[in-house]
Amino acid sequence: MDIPITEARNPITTTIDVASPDDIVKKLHECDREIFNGWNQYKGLFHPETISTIRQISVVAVDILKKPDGVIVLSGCGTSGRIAFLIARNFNEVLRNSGREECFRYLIAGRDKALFTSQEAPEDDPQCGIEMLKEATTGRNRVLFIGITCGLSAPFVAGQLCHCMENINIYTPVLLGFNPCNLARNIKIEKWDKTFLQVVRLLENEVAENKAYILNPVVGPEQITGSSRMKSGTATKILLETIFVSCIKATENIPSNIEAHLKSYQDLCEVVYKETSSISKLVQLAGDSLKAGGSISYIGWDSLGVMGMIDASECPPTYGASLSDIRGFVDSGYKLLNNQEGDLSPMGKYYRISIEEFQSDVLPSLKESDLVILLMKDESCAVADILSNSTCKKACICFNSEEKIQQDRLDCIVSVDLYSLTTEPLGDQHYKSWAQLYKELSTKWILNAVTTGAHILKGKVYQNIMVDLKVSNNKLFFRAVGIIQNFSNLSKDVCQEYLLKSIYMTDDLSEDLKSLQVKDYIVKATSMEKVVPTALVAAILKCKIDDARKLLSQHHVIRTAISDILNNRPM
Ligand code: S6P
Repeated sequence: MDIPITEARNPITTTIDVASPDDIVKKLHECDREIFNGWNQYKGLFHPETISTIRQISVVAVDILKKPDGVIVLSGCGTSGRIAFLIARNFNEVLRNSGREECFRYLIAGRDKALFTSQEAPEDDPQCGIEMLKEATTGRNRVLFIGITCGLSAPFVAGQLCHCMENINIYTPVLLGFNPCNLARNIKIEKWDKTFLQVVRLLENEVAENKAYILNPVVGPEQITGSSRMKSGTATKILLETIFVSCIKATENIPSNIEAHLKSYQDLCEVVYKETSSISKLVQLAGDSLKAGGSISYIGWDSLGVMGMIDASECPPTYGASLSDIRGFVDSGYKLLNNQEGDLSPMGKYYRISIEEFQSDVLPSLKESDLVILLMKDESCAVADILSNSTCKKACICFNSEEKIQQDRLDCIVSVDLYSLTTEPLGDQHYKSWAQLYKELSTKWILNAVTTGAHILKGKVYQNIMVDLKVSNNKLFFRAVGIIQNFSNLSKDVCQEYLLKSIYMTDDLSEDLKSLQVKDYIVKATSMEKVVPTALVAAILKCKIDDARKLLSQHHVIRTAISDILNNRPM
């Protein structure tokens, strides 16, 4: 079976685990360039077909905005749902600022708490996706639905696409992702009668009649295998913004050039990575903190704070980080977020997200091993003052303003010079909003580099694979099987057995255990530690699960454990 591109290994990063911070950032950059330059023979971002699909979706969006009962729903799981939230929030603000009705809605599997903490399980539930879509669109007669699933895989989105097709007179469904259609997931969805691939095939019939769209340029494999928060998340943001900037302009009779708009993001990528040396300094600081058991806090203003929260929320599922390792705080808290469920702070300490809460909950206990990164809207943000009495490390990411920031108080400044960006003329009334989109993406690239780099330095990654992943949903279960297969060269069935042995901590799998459903394995595995490394070591050495666990416990760092074991295995 062909591996989906979003799950494939990127040859650029196979040695990223042993690279210096500077080389880590350079490799990330090289991979990010593939978003624009394309990958192998596949249709990329600038392909005429991609541009034409963007244009057509934008035309539908214009039509929806003109209808009194029209609504645009953006939906996804994990990072895809968080980007959906961000875009809906930003474009509602644009509409509000020009006195128009807000008509963007977002849906995220696991609802609003999934904006800050990973909720991987609801991703597998198509029925839940349908219920949430119905809820968001009751009473509406025209809906543009954009289902985002980078891997063309999430059952939550599959259910919603089916619901749209069953009510095609109301909904125009769009599938947004980054695999060619034939590589959509073809694994049985539990409690459902279709695979994702079958849903795609049905959707293709609607596409042929211009009743649906599939927007799926290929952007190449992720830097860390399967980590679609990185390139795919970036490409999602770029594509949605391109669609809706063009749509808003059309409603104001301003011409737009889709290709030029896409090109401006390509230029931005170079402008951001021009700062490779300061970004790698920040990666080093972040790695030092994590290695010393310290934490990283992002404090941000405006939507840059949201970017910080999104990046932080992805670290537990991606790197098995604890919820306190990396946290995001934002000026004005939930007021700024404008999320559907409002203030979630009563749900517990990890939902306390304002700067005031940072000051009361976190600041007093910060030590030298902790790092605080300020995501500055402009130089007037006076947090350096808040931090002045703390011994923690301090850094900031800012735009066009390095000279105005008091350098002596900070250990690292990453300043992105947006003036050097030659963009499509954006001189309309929304200029500030559009400029903010570039700042958000710059922040995303830098923070993704910080957390990816820091976890690499902490030894969480082996080659370019995060081996110690949490087996917390169907996609991750099969990714884990693939990882064991990759290093052991055993058959898929045998690898799955090793995984189950590790989950149930036994060497003898009973027939009863073998006949359970994947969802049952996930329930058991989600709260467990080192499930995949244990299965991997047992599979490589063909040893007992208990022995594999003991061997792993002798090592502190997953990367060295796996590389030692692989290097010393009997031939
Ligand atoms: C990936 C991230 C995940 C995904 C989620 C949805 O780095 O940790 O939360 O965003 O699994 O994936 P997809 O392929 O449906 O967009």
